[in-house]
Amino acid sequence: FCLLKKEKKRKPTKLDMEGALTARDRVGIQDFVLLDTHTSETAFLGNLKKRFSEDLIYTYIGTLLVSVNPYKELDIYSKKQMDIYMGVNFFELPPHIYALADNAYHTMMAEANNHFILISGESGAGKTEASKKILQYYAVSCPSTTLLDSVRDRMLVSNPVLEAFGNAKTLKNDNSSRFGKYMDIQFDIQGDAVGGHILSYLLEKSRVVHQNHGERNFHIFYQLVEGGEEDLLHQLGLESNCQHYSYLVQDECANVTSINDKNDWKTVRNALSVIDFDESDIQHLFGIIASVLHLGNVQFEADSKGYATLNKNTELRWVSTLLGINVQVLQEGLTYRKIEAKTDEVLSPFTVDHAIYARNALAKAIYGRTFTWLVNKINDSMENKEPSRKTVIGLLDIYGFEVFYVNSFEQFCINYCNEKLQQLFIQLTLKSEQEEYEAEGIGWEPVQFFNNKIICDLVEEKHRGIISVLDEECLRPGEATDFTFLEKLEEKMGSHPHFITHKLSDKKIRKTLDRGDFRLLHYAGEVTYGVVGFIDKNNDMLYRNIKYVSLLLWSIIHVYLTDKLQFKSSLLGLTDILMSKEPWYVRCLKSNESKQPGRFDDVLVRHQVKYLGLMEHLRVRRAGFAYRRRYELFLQRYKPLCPATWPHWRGVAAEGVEVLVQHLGYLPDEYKMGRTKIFIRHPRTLFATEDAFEVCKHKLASRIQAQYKGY
Ligand code: AD9
Ligand code: MG
Repeated sequence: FCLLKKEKKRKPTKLDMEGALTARDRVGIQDFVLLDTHTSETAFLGNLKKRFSEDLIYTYIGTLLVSVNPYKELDIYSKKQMDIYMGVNFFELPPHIYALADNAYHTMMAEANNHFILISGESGAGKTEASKKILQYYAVSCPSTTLLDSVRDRMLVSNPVLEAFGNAKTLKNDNSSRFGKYMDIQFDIQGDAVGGHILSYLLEKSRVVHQNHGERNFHIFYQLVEGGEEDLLHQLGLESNCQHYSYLVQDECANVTSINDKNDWKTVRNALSVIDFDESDIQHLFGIIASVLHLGNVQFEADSKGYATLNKNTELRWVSTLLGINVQVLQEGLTYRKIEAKTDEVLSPFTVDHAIYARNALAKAIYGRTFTWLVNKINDSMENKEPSRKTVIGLLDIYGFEVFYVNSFEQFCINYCNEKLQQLFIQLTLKSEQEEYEAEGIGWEPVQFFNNKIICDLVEEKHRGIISVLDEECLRPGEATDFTFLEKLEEKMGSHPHFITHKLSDKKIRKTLDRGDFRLLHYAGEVTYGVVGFIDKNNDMLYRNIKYVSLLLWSIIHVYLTDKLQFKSSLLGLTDILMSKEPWYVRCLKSNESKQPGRFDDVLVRHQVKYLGLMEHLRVRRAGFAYRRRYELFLQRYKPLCPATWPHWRGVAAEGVEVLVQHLGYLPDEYKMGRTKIFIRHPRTLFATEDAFEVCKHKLASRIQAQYKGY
């Protein structure tokens, strides 16, 4: 039993089968912490690549799960697979998203506390797919009663509905999330999934009226037009042809090979009935979606004085019918601004440009509020009706970091959001690690991270950050322009190491910037933002008259006068929610830019490994102690390895562990005894122990099997 002193021939163990020792060359190592010869980036990437080539897309760094997008269907998400992972110890099976989901669930049950799973990675890396797999795991695998089945069905079908209304094809991803989603899955005391609640964050409404080259509007529009039944389309005054709608053909990419709008329409229709939409809700909902399409086709012409007029109002009549607003009121709202003088109201006519702006603002507002209403309806249908004690697992899936050729306010918000999540990750990983060593009375040397707080501050600092400067400019209507905003930024940010503009840069960099650009050095890379549109989009304010029209729109929707600043405050709220829960991490990596199955682009993956801080995370894990286990668990598992602890240790668990590891020949530097846990420095020590245990388990199979059920 002197494990560490002699090499021995032994039977392959479960761990060996997937990466531990003998099969290591073929499938790599399943936990980076065990990559014990090198901790270089090259070795890290080599291991990822090796596994990827064997379709092993998951690898651990301790309890963090790294996932590499395979861009192909893998046969690893069946019910059978779910059963295999149910209740099994984390490290005993190949890494899987189910293992992480299961571990979070069992920890939640054992400790009766709340958890959250933070899924991050850039656009197209696989976050939304990961979050769906986790939700499926809980919905399918947790204990069940028929009563609860309907709640689970609703949770599951909420996905296709929200994706139809909130996802779109972008250049990065054919099914890109254009809103942030945080979902709580609620469990009762028995561990049944009893309810769910979704918070949605800042939908990218500008997409309704404008899409960049090679992108599409939200899926639902194409689904309705392509898949909608003849009767329905007739009632809504729609033609079954995307080419007919100016909001859908701006970029002539209505057809995408990976998307089947007709089939998706059926899925969404069925899903809506599962979440309690009756026929009248459905009519209402699609009436509104259709009204947006009609609105997009409303055209203006200039009269002799250059003011906007409508010469043909068939489309406007449809909008009026579908929304139940007087056509006259609507027409006035789109072509005049109402100015309130002291006692009077004066109507001032719009130019064509202003009228188009007003029309688009209305379309965005209608869509945005419909989305909010939809999320509320989904929440009602998933509500836990039993007011029993419950714990939750939160799932966070937001839009990922993105860099396009042209980047605007939308990318600025999305990338800031990712910046905040990275900050949260840094705080929590460092914090929890340090706190654990402290709580257990174990000394440790902190590992240096690149801390992106400096970039978060640059964006959000009160009175000085980019958002504050933007808000101040928005308070000077008529005077402020996107360019005065840029000038203010240049004044305030001047020498900030993460902020560059044309004016502020040297000759070489200046060539790469336009005068209307500013560049931020984000944690994930450089992004150049075109400043045009920032003021408008931040204001997102409807012209006064339009606001009045939209107030009439639909009484069940709560109308916000403006969404200004909602983003920052909602994000801060989210951080608070997450800080109060136990974190688990899934870090998604994009394998290649061209969405090709099985292609592993070394440069692209290396870049992500770098900015996600995976090497630093690994170093933190390794600099301290690779593994830690509560004394009771450690003893329970390994007690057959020592005559003094087998079959029972009748004393304090910590003392039993001390006797056990002495017997196994652990060197003094190899382990530390904390207050409640044993900390083991090197993975090989645990491995050797694990190997011995496997051998022993075979020998004592019949006697001990009963005891190890569930391990
Ligand atoms: V974005 O920030 O919302 O633009 P995500 O959410 O990170 O992005 P998503 O989950 O939508 O990316 O994945 C993109 C595509 O990659 C999917 O549509 C799948 O085609 C593909 N994918 C991702 N993960 C897997 C997987 N585990 N197995 C197979 C996958 N295909
Ligand atoms: Mg997504």
